[in-house]
Amino acid sequence: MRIVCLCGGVGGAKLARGLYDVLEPGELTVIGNVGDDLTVLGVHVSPDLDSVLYALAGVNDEERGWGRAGETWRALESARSWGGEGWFQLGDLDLGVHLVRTEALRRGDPLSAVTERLVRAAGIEAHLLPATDDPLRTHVVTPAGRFAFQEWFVARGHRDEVDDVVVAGDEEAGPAPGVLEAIERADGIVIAPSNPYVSIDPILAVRPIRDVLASRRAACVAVSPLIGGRAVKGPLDRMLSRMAGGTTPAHVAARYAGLIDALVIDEADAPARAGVPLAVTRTLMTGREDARRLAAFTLEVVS
Ligand code: FO1
Repeated sequence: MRIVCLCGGVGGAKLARGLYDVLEPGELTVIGNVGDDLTVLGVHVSPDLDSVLYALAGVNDEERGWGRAGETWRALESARSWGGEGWFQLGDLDLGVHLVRTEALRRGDPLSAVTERLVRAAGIEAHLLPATDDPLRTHVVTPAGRFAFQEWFVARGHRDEVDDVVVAGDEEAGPAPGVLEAIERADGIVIAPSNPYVSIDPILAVRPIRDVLASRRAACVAVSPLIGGRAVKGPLDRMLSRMAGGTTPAHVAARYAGLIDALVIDEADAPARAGVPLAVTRTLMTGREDARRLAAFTLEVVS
């Protein structure tokens, strides 16, 4: 069973891990968001790809939600002490990945090629594809101005309300090798419980990806990132309220109009109507067992 999962960072990576656990080796392809990539201290960081990479490798920090378990911060402390940027926390273990990736990109390798090598180096038997190899970057428009994603999310603690999300470079961006083929050949497509505005939309902003998804052969199911109308983590509930007028399953489903055949929602959000069939379960993933259970449930819905 070939499953494609469109995925952002923390929440999405948890479901990706669940899917990896319940599928056979080689059956899962994750298409990851690169809109929140950044260069900091001279290294290229792909936070969402790394959240998936670490979750599939089983080395992620489950409590913090991003980065590596057992992390130390000595390089960052040193950089700070020498006057370097310290607002974006790069751990020592994490830095190893950024160094390898940055060197490869400087040599001219595409992001997809180096990501594939990282996945193989970790012994992961799944595919992880960036949506695009091109420079696609998410910006948020707020009452305080327009900010690059990480400047708003991390440096400003996502405290500014969001009026609009702009994906810079979307018109020029093409899909990374293998992305369209994976969607075309999939037996099921899952949109992870990630933020639709800043995690999934930047994937769909690559026009051929949206087009191939719109004309899909296989079923596509999204898992709602909301529980009781609230985001498990992060600013999504505030964003949806302000930009879409509410936080019900209908508001989530509307973000994926024409692209999904069903929406998985939490018990706390049922009963509801959303214009697509709803499948109700417990969606909170506090550990690997929850993730496996939600993945198995989602696969039932998608097949
Ligand atoms: N999130 C934070 O809130 N603060 C950080 O300093 C931070 C550093 C960081 C470093 C590497 C990485 O892979 C992720 C990191 N994140 C941090 C999380 C990241 O901002 C988010 O996971 C995504 O960009 C949103 O999906």
